[in-house]
Amino acid sequence: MAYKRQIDRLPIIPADAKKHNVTCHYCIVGCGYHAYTWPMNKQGGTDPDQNAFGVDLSEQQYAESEAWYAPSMYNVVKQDGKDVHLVIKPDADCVVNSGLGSVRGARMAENRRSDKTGTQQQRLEQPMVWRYGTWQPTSWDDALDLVARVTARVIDKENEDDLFVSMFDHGGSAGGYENTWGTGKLYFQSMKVKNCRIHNRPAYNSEVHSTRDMGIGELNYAYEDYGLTDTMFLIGANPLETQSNLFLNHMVPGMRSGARVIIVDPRRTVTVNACEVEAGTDNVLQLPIKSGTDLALFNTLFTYIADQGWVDSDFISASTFQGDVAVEQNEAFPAALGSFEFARQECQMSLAEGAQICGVPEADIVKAAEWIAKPHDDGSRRKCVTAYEKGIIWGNDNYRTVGALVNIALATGNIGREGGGVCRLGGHQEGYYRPSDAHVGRPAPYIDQLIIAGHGKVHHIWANDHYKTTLNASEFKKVYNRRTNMVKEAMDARAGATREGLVDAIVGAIEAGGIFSVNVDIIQSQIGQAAHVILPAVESGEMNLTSMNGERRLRLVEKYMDGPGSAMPDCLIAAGLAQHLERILREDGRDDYADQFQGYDWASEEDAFMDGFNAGNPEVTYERLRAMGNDGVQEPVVGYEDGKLIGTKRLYADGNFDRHGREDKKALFCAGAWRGLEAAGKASQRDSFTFLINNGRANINWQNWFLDKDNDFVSDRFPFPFIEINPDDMAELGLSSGDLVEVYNDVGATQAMAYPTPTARRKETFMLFGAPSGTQGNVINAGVNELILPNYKQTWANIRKISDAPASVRHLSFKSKEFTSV
Ligand SMILES: Nc1nc2c(c(=O)[nH]1)N[C@H]1C(S)=C(S)[C@@H](COP(=O)(O)OP(=O)(O)OC[C@H]3O[C@@H](n4cnc5c(=O)[nH]c(N)nc54)[C@H](O)[C@@H]3O)O[C@H]1N2
Ligand SMILES: Nc1nc2c(c(=O)[nH]1)N[C@H]1C(S)=C(S)[C@@H](COP(=O)(O)OP(=O)(O)OC[C@H]3O[C@@H](n4cnc5c(=O)[nH]c(N)nc54)[C@H](O)[C@@H]3O)O[C@H]1N2
Ligand code: SF4
Ligand SMILES: [Mo]
Repeated sequence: MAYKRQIDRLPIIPADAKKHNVTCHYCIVGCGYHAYTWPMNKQGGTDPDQNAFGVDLSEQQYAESEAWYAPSMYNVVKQDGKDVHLVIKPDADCVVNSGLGSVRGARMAENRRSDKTGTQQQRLEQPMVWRYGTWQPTSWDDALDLVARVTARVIDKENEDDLFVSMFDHGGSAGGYENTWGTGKLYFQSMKVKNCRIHNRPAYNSEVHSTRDMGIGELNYAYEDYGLTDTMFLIGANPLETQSNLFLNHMVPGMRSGARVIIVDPRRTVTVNACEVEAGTDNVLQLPIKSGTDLALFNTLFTYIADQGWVDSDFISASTFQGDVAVEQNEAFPAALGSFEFARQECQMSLAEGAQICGVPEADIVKAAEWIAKPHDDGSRRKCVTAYEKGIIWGNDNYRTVGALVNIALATGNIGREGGGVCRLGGHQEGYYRPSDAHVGRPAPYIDQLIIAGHGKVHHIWANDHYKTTLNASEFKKVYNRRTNMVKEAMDARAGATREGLVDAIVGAIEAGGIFSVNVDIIQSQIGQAAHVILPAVESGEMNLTSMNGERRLRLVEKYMDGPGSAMPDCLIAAGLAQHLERILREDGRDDYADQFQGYDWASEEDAFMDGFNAGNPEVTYERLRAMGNDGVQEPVVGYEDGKLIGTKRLYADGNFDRHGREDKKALFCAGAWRGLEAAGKASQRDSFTFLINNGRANINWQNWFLDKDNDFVSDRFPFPFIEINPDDMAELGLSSGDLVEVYNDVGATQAMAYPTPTARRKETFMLFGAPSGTQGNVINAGVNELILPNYKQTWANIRKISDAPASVRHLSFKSKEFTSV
């Protein structure tokens, strides 16, 4: 039988419960919630003055009542050292979600560590050091001293290239302005670390270089634009599952007031299905292109729209570059940038050619062009919101593809205007505030390949698990296990040694080819198995944390509970590390260098916020953000009046484009022609293996399952990652529902559970990414674009049966995930 929460009754929230502002820390949407806490020995009552809702709970509540919460929204946690009841429920007054939760956010409470209810016991409580052949708990001073001593041995003033760093660059779930600043100050100000990478890609770079180079920051609209538009153009995105309440609370109302939807995705997603239900099939157009052919589609649309004269000539002449080439193509620019006419010439593609490459009918491309750009009968311009995410960001030829899409929005004047925008839908929330990263260079170093080639002596990892989420993961794990084991063996051989003796042993192993690994996480992760020192962090809610959502809405999550054990905010861990480095460098007589590690005397995360974000944005303080509540303020903040922070609804409303830093503030077009599957090894993999292993996300799972794996509700639903396969392919492979399969190719192998999917095209599968029980990244090759953007989505492999459905799978439903209206 499927998992069921065995809860008989829940306490009523008393009228005097403490109420905290909370922004869900999972996805980019950043829905508003409130956390209520109150002492264990108290309960509210049914009388209106006895409960937090102020209503008579002895009466039957109406269907849409706010006066309830689900078992998943409840837990018992510690606050100031005492047990308290905790309820985290959606905020009906927040403009982002209007009271909606999601299958992820509405489980925030049950995913808290609790000693009373037993949830998330996997959370790390204290630092651990590899000692006596395993990890032993220890004190912060002991752990940080070891990290600082080993690190100090491999770095020197002006020479920090042997320190490799993997670090989050986002907000919400890990990160936030406090923590990106803490880590950023350490690695980019005290040091100038060049060999670093971000949590989701193997280099320190942008996901969307081209739109920025064209002058257009990627989060430029307001969510309300979905309600003001004629057409939503969604590319490589599955927002019902991945930005759920943006879809439900903004896109759906847009459809209900008449907007049409175009979706470019090789696979029929549940988003396509839901749009059809909401808008009617006549108003939804899916272009199921061949994997990786988006650039050809966009260039065809651009050509056709320009040929029809459906462009916004006034906007083009007033706000875009006039001339020919503004930026030449070279090593740092995978396409030339310049004027509309120049790009039009370079991107030229006929309907016939586009249709042939993308595998969709010409008539559908024409229809899409009409829905995007054909003026209304009265001659007025059509409004179109363009939104894209990982289907093209992690897709073929990232630079040119994103650039070609932005071309269409630029040509039709759909940026900085109501009902327009050309935006990333986003992943995590954003929370980036760091000193300049210019020293990293462009193209940035390909960190994974450097590690595989034996480079890097010390590796600091902040909130990511490459074992589950990087590309070429089989090779990465093989080499990383070997190199970290060399250090573990050296440490074991010197058990009982003095600190100096131990550090000598570690450095000896490093010089012989080993790597010393420090992992800052909230749980024991998979890459954490290879670590020598593990440092426990707290999450959002266990600290005060600021971040902004997909329409740049900045909020403060107020701390509502204690972190586990001695776990600390990442910014304070970074500060501790800086202080230990300063001390050790001074002991070594390296005073000059030690001086660079000053300025970390922060007592709280708020101090880190003031040192970083506030220094650049003096209007913004915790107190003012607290007063702005769950609606917060849209960045950039431009003032403070009458007790309110003043924000910016849309970027570029004045027609000036500045993301590229050009003084003329003119946007550039991208002149990137179609050039096939661009990343190394992709075309030959496609030609050598039978199945496309498209991959990505599912509604219920958050990222690499770091909390999900210890959550009964989720692990019961998907004990293994699913792989959606057409039933006819399953029959050929001798598979039944839930059977375990091996997915294998020239770079590695992994496993998944077969999910029959009649809408899947033959030989085109979709596998859930990032799972601990079957990592899709094992079969992705090392191919990246010129600027080291990974190409996760274009992967091909063969499939064979491993076994019949294992015991943990047999009770599962393999019904269609589509909704059918009744
Ligand atoms: N439920 C849930 N939500 C999440 C997350 C999560 O883990 N779980 N993670 C968050 C994060 S960090 C991110 S980055 C976002 C990602 O959000 P999305 O980008 O929406 O998610 P994905 O599933 O990675 O990919 C989206 C779609 O790209 C399609 N695709 C694959 N290949 C191609 C192609 O060649 N062309 C086109 N046009 N499309 C293609 C896939 O079929 C898939 O439906 O989600 C965020 N939201
Ligand atoms: N095949 C394939 N691979 C992909 C993708 C894909 O679509 N397909 N998508 C890519 C994308 S968009 C992303 S975002 C990445 C995700 O890749 P990762 O960033 O590796 O995955 P997450 O699950 O976000 O990792 C979060 C880690 O941080 C820890 N953590 C959580 N909160 C905190 C905190 O507050 N502090 C600290 N120190 N640690 C914390 C968690 O326990 C977990 O180990 O995967 C990428 N890889
Ligand atoms: S849609 Fe995103 S932000 Fe909103 S509740 Fe769900 S996971 Fe959280
Ligand atoms: Mo992401």
